[in-house]
Amino acid sequence: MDMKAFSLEGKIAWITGASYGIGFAIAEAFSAAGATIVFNDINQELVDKGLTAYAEKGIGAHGYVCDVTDEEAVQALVKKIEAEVGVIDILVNNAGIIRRIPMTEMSAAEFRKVIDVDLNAPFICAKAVIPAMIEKGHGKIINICSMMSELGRETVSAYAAAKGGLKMLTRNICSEYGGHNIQCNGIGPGYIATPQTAPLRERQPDGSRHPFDQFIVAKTPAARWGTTDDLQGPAVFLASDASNFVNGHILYVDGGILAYIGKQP
Ligand code: NAP
Ligand code: GCO
Repeated sequence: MDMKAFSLEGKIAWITGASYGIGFAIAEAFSAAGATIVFNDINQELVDKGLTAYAEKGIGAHGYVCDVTDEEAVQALVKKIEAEVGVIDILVNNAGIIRRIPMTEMSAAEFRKVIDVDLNAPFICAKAVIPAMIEKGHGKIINICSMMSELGRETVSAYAAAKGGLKMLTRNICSEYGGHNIQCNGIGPGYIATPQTAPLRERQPDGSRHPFDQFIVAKTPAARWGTTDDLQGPAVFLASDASNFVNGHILYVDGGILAYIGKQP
């Protein structure tokens, strides 16, 4: 096998919401594999923060302000990227939010907001890049799903509904555009140490570990939280020619938690 299959040389990758966190780590790995990095975030301050962070890693990323829930803005951004950087070969739908609220206390507006960012926006961004991918004869779309694409838990009804839907959107894009040599797959991270999960890992007033932190570590065969680095190899694989016959698949990067019933108390 020619290991160049894992190269992203000459490819343009757009990672949404990638000023920091999982998106930033994926972009860093793509850059190391040879890709040109394009990212957006919700405001200029975050984009500037991201540009500085990429520059510190020696990555000359292209950063843009764009709310991925705004279809007009996304359509305009894709045209701007095509004019300034080139046609997008790889899209990573990474931008996301979570609101941890018991369902009966959650307003419909709060529910809709999570669905808008975590499900509608991946639809909007994929719809914006697919036509040029068809014209180019290839494309890679990677949707950042979640363990909550498979499981529920208290207080995350909107997020689980969105990520479950994102799993099926992934399979549908595969079904509808696989014939145009577009592969659409998902990555389902387990519990990863990022700002999004920081509240679940906070030290308690008595200095003990957060009960949820203890719960997750006990439920994970790897007996640890994931790091954003754990996602880099799987992401490069799904963005590269090495995965050209992998389509509609959700690759769970979770330390084994989804496979494990849990230790007998
Ligand atoms: P994060 O730290 O909260 O970063 C998410 C990024 O998306 C932030 O930069 C955020 O900007 C941006 N964003 C939010 N709404 C946006 C919008 N409308 N338009 C553009 N950008 C927007 O999250 P993360 O932990 O890196 O997670 C990244 C992705 O992985 C998310 O889809 C998340 O659901 C998923 N995921 C995370 C974990 C985990 O354990 N961390 C596990 C499974 C899946 P702001 O700073 O303004 O919010
Ligand atoms: C939560 C966490 C999870 C992780 C991730 C797990 O509150 O349960 O935020 O949802 O973010 O999605 O895969």
